[in-house]
Amino acid sequence: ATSAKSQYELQTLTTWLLDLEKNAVIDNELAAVISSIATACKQIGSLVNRAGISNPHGLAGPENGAGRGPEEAGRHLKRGLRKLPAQQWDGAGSGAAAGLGPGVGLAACGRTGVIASEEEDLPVAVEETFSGEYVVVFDPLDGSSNIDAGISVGSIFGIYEPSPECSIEDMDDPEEMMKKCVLNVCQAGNELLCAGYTLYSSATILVLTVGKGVYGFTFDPLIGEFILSHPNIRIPDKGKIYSFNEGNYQMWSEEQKKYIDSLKYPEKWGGKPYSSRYIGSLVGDFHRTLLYGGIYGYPGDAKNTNGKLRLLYECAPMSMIAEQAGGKGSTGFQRVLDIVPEAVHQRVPLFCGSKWEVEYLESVLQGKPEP
Ligand code: P6P
Repeated sequence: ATSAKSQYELQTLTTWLLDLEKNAVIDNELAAVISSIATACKQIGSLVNRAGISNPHGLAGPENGAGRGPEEAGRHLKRGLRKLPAQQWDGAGSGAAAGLGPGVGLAACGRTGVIASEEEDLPVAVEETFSGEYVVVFDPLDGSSNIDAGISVGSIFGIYEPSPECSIEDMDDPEEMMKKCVLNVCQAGNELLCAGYTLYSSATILVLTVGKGVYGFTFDPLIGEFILSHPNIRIPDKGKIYSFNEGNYQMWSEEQKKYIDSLKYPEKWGGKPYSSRYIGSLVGDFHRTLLYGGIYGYPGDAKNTNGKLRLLYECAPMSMIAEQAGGKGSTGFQRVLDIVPEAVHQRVPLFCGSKWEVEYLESVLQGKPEP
């Protein structure tokens, strides 16, 4: 979707978005929302990298007495970062405590109308002065329990147009307004205009799609820009890695157990046993699956029939990315992007990654003949 660039021209997220606007793939309003998300992720990445430093620079402030230990500073940071996206950003409150300045939050870009965050019970309508068109769903710090151990964490986001019949313009009844906000965010993943994640790991990597393929940008702190590092990512049709929390094995269905066992003992197709990789952080596990192939799964089980992951801001954005890269995103019984959420924090089982592994899983779970 981007015009040919000379080999010497640095392609950044900014120039990539400008290209998309020039080619009328996206409009400048959507580009502004994506840029504001990228800015928030730059700040989150910078603070995550310093989470383990006791009384980290930038955490000093009214809410953070001096001398906090690394663990407490990390917890405080997580609280501050998780509240980030839904704030009317005036640089106060938990965001300031997390060392973030004014103008970082999504509200500040002036194009966002409603924000649904993993950390907010209900969607937040951006106040009139800042309010714009778009609906943003956001998991600001997925896998945050890993921060204290220095293991990769990530942010996941999706952007929708508001539902046609759900304008919140000139609404004054808070009850009515909230109902419309919920309707605005509860849209099927098929309606996503943009889906993406940012991985905070050995590098800060932003991966996103606007429906024309998947592109990855690596943050260069020297120039403060996301540089195009992974143009047009394609997931291998078949991989060699599965990524499940096998600690839940005994709670899985018999079919689910049969599937994992068949990857471990693949005599029947004369293959080699798969490798197991699982860091307990969806963005890290998904990013490795996207680049190397294979399957990531969080099944439903005897304790949680719908599994643990949230449809709106984990499963749907990751499924759009998987499909745009030539893979699949499934609950085992249906395509994730077809599901219309009934509640903001609804959970669904998620299996995503290479086509072969996901289709094989669907056939086993549905008791159909194997592909
Ligand atoms: P478990 C993190 O809490 C998360 O939401 C995902 O990032 C991750 O894939 C999953 O839960 C890990 O859950 O039950 O395996 O620890």
